[in-house]
Amino acid sequence: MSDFEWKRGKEYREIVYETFDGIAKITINRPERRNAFTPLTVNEMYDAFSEARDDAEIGVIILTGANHGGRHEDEAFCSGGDQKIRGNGGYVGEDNIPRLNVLDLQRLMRIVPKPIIAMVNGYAIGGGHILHLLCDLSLAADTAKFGQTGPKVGSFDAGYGASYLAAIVGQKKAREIWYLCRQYTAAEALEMGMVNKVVPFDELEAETVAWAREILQWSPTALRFMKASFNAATDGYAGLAQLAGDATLLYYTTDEAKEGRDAFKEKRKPDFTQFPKFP
Ligand code: S0N
Repeated sequence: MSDFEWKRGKEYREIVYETFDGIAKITINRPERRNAFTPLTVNEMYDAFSEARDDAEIGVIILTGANHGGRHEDEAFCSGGDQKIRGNGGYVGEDNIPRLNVLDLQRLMRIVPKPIIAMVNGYAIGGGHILHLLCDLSLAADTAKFGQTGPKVGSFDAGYGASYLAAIVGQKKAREIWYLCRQYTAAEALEMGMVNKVVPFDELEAETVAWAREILQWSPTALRFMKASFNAATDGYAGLAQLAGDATLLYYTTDEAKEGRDAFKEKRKPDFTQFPKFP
């Protein structure tokens, strides 16, 4: 039960997409499997993030998991890839094609030019832990638990799961997390810098919406550039390309860029002398 008037958007099978007051909320909806993801869940999340990206009314995106309504300690944000449909070359969906399409989703979350907040309502484990890490901000319920299980269950995410985790918590802690496969409390995650704030379970959504509303007051272009800048170093050339692409977008809005376009269309030589050459 939510205190906010979320409006159902596009209908999906394994996620829920809702919007309210400039905020989009994407909820992984497989509580019977602790919100483990299948190729369909991932495809649907990809589609929902694209919806939120294209919607000019949306300024902040929240990612969370559906509660099943039992003990708070048993709720899950996401428990990673669904191990029950794991084939020999990835996760096997209804089309029988094994996929690791969560990697495409991870990239999309990095390039969506709007802040994404993980509302970590419970277990964030394995690939689910990486999803929260890739969100710009993470707010956690006091009952949430965090960890990687790869070496225990015969898998690993050596991409963002290793390098970006290490960028956040440091090399020693990242290695501890992967080598020992322990679970960490929300308080420990806060201490490691993996989450921004921990609140009582029942206050999580109100706190997350409050953070989203605070962000929504500010310049969307400034936020877009800050996100791209934070990602530039950790994403290498792809990160630089994103930041550069954002600069191009801004340039397109200037009279200087329009002069080049208009001159081409009017079959004349462009006159750039009118534009200042700032120091
Ligand atoms: C989340 C945990 C700790 C919760 O424990 P709890 O509360 O005791 O509940 P359970 O009784 O264990 O679970 C309740 C029901 O939910 C099912 N379930 C839970 N998690 C999963 C899951 N991930 N897949 C399928 N089913 C799941 C349980 O089986 C149970 O149902 P019943 O009773 O009907 O059997 C605990 O559940 C737990 O530890 N879960 C597993 C966590 C895990 O190991 N996740 C997978 C880690 N790996 C990945 O996520 C791979 C990520 C990935 O896709 C990837 C990305 C990049 C590069 C490579 C990969 C790659 O695949 O390798």
